[in-house]
Amino acid sequence: MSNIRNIVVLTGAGVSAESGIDTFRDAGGLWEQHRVEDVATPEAFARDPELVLRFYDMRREAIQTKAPNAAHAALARLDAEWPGELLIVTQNIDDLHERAGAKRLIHMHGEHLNAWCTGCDVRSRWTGPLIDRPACPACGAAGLLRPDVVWFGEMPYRMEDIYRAINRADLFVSIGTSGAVYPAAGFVREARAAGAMTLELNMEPSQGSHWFTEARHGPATQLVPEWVE
Ligand code: BV8
Repeated sequence: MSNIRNIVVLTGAGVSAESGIDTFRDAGGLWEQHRVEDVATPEAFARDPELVLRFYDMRREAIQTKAPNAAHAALARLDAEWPGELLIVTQNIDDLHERAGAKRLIHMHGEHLNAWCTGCDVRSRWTGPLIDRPACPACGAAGLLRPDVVWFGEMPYRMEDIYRAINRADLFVSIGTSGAVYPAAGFVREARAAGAMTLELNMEPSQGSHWFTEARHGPATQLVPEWVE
């Protein structure tokens, strides 16, 4: 990576698969016979808050029993050692990148360990269930907390920072994502337009594979450490 100075890495559910966290596709995009797109939406939350809160309570509890894998560790090492600019943009709401030590990290779809009060708008760290409609730690109002997660139809977080980094990138690497969800799925095109080299590391060709100058297929715990070394 001689003439590479600035790197942007995009990760998806596939980077956490070998930690035992189901990807959306592996679960066939289903949870208890519901399509994720039908549960991860503000409309679903308005229509059936208990269903949506249970969906996230179940995932929040499950994620806390998992550990980062060799792919998260390799990315954290890259973050610690890379002298140029580096940004890891994750679509995942798990905290495995942080627990592996990553620092230069953006959760564009939010975080499972944050609760967002629809009353006072404050986000608080939250590791327990939300189904019992607890009180907001900031304003004390009960029953107003939702998962701090970006649902379909909602604007992902920190898009300006992400596009700024992509426009400065010499290399864009996409890891463990099917390229099915926008705007993340469009980042590779932004990167190419900015003149960056583009590399896909995924178990199988993603929906955007043809946009990548290079693609390697296999498990992230093998491909990512190999690439980082
Ligand atoms: C927005 C948080 C606008 C919640 C998530 C029609 C065309 C284009 C776009 C749209 C459209 N209709 C609607 C849209 C917009 C929509 C969208 O893209 N829909 C899709 C379904 C077409 N997008 C949105 O709504 C976004 N917002 O557009 O806002 C806007 C503008 C102005 C103002 C307001 C709003 C918001 C999208 C965010 C939704 N939230 N997550 C939660 O997690 O519960 S998305 C969720 O699904 C994930 O975060 C992730 O992003 C996505 C799943 O993708 P992946 O991470 O890629 O996971 P997947 O299982 O699909 O793939 C895993 C891959 O890993 C596979 O390829 C597999 O082969 C690989 N793999 C598996 N194991 C391994 C592996 N690889 C390596 N090693 C392994 N071991």
